[in-house]
Amino acid sequence: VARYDHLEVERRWQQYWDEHETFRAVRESGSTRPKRYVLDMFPYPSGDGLHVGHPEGYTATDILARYWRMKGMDVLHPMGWDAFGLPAEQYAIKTGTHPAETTAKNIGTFKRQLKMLGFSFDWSREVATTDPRYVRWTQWIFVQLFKKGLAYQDEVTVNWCPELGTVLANEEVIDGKSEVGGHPVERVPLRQWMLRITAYADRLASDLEHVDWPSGTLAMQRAWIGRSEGATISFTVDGYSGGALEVFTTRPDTLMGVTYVVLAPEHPIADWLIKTPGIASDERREAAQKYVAATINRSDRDRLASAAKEKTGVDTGLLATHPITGAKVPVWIADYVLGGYGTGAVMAVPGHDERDFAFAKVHGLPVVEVVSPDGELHGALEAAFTSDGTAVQSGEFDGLTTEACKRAVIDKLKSLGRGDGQVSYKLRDWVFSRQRYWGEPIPIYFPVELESPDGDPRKGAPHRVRFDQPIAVDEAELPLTLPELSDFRPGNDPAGPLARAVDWRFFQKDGRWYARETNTMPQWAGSCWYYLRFIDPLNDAEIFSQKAYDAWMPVDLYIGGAEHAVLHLLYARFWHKVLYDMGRVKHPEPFTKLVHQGMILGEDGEKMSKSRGNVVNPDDIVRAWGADTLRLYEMFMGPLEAVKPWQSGQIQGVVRFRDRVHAICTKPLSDALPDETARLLHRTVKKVTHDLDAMSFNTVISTLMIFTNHLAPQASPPREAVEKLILLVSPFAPHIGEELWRLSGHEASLAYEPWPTWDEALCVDDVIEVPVQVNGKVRGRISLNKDATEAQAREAALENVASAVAGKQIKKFIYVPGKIANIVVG
Ligand code: ANZ
Repeated sequence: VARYDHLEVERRWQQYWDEHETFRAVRESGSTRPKRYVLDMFPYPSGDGLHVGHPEGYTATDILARYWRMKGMDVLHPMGWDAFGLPAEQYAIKTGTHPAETTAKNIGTFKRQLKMLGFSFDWSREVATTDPRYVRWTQWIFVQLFKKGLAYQDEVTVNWCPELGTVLANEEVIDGKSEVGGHPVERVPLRQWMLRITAYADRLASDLEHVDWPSGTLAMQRAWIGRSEGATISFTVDGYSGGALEVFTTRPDTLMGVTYVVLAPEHPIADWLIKTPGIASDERREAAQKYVAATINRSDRDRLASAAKEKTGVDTGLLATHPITGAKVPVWIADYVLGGYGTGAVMAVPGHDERDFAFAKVHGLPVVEVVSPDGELHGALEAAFTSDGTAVQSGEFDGLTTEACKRAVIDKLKSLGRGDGQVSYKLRDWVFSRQRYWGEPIPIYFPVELESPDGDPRKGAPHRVRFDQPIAVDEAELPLTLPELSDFRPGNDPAGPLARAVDWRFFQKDGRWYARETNTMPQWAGSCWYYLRFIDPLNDAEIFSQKAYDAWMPVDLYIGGAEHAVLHLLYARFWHKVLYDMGRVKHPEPFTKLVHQGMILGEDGEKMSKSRGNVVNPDDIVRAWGADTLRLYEMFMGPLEAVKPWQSGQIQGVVRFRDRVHAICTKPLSDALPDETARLLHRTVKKVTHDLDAMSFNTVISTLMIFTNHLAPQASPPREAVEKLILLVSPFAPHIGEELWRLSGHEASLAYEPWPTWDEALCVDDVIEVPVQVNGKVRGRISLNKDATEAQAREAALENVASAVAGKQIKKFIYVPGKIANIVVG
């Protein structure tokens, strides 16, 4: 038998698919065929090329795309490049190579590798987020956000990384260092473009009910949005005329147990106290100032982490008045209260909040019990009681349950004009500016005021940019492309490298000078909406047509890494909802079903990384064993969503399976289909189909292995069994599938061959399991042919429970066929 030459066969079929555009997605208008939009998280084309984690998810979607085509569905299965980003820019800084050049080269490598793996993408729909034809519509969406007041500028304390020359999102900063590169990060105020994602907080949380996503991801999204129901309550601060001191609480029912209030270090009243002599003693004022200076620059993450241990704070000496009792309580400043959440101030109830309890113990503040589990008083509390209960020591509210008390307190506060019910979110608006080169320019410009009317700002004439008067670039003028630069360094100008491209930045219109925004968009921008461009990638008249939308959306299945569980998915959902409100999209959610592939670890069970030297390169595997083998192996490793180590030793098993399939299908075939083979064939088709529907890929392969073991010894296996085997294997191993299909006498590709069906009657099990009872107690189980005689059942049953009946007299044996075997002994 000729050795199976995977290199030659795989190359030939890849060429065939390319030439015949086998996988071009078409959908006739008004088609009643079911459709499937199968989406992968598109890769960032890094300089390292593909790693074995990419083919895992991509093989899973490819198997389903191929399976669904064979089931007669219209399938959209696209691929593209998330190509803006920091690494290309940093490489440019190091080597002077333009990021566009690096990006094009890396895309070339990735594309070669993906083609080498035989994925059935519709390459005619390929998009790159860096392509001006794509950037145009990313910028168009930004202009829509700007026009709706959802993009605005703000001075915000940001994480400024001088080394990277950019502002980083909170989640890109770990322990005061940049996640990429580990450079120091400072907190400084900077003018930034912000996206008002908080306007969508409620819908982003509640619409999660309508999607089929992993429960862990839903929980992470909900936690990130952080919806809390509670109340804002107004205290007054003696001597402060700047307004009430508002606190946000989720437990208004504990209002009668407040023993102090706490300001975050960045609270305006703290600032007022420090800056206004004579309010507090100099000593207190100095202590407050020192404390604020020491804590204000720490990130929320650091503060929360240390607040758990340290419980630091200062007593301001100020007194606040309780809105219901009129009692005076001390005002503290402490960094366990965050400036950016709720109102930046809390009413402290040490009896019923753990952080307040711990703080009160350290600083000697009183603890009062106002919620009781049983309605009784318990003297000095040893810990905060945080569960629901009955109000005690709460005056007019005594005896109310927690729920009722929350409502009663809010009603009372409302009637006094001192508070109201309130929903709070942890979600913050999205800092959307980056001070870097390799991103989409933000399509905004500002009027420039010159000191002398004929000065030229490009030549450094003194001028002022009116950042308070932003103007959107006319939609007809999009895309606004990046200027050519040769020096990509950020410098220490937070305005970013584009500020140095003065000929690009300044321009004249109707005799007036204007300055372009020099910030660019974050890498998240392009991936917020790429799934919408895939449905109509070449449209230059609009972002996508409604016809294309109706044909393909929403995405039926989205597969990608769990590392995108929060941000990418949240940002994309946000933009989708904005487009929804504009009437551009018709579904409130873009991704119906979401699955995360589990990470593939190195042979050593550790995360693959260059520094550990445990990285497996897909190129090597494909060269040695073929793309079909890599695909089969990655699907055979275990359930798709499980984390699993690479095991080179197991590749041989998969190679043997592939070679066995090849050997079976290249033998002389017979036209007869013996009964036994027919039964196994139908059962195999049924199980493979069910397992594919359940995305249980590893069990499909085991099922096919059992089937090939049955066929392998046959000198001339039945044609029907062989042809169906080829079709069943083909989504996993498409090259050998096509090759064997041709060798077994068919002409065209099998990509649209109907998926095999099964006859239910042939799938009924002929072996049944029956419990064996001895004197009414189940003592064992036996397997019987479903047509077994009573004598056969008796023999099997007695052997099965031999020890239970040993030395006893068999008085009676009853067999209820298919149900039970009953032995009565004396
Ligand atoms: C009084 C109280 C009594 C509270 C009680 C809890 C239990 P979530 O669920 O996270 O929304 N809080 C409010 N603003 C804060 C801030 N800026 N920094 C730190 N803590 C803050 O929690 C809301 C609760 O966290 C609020 O309810 C408040 O403490 C605190 F028995 O108010 B509570």
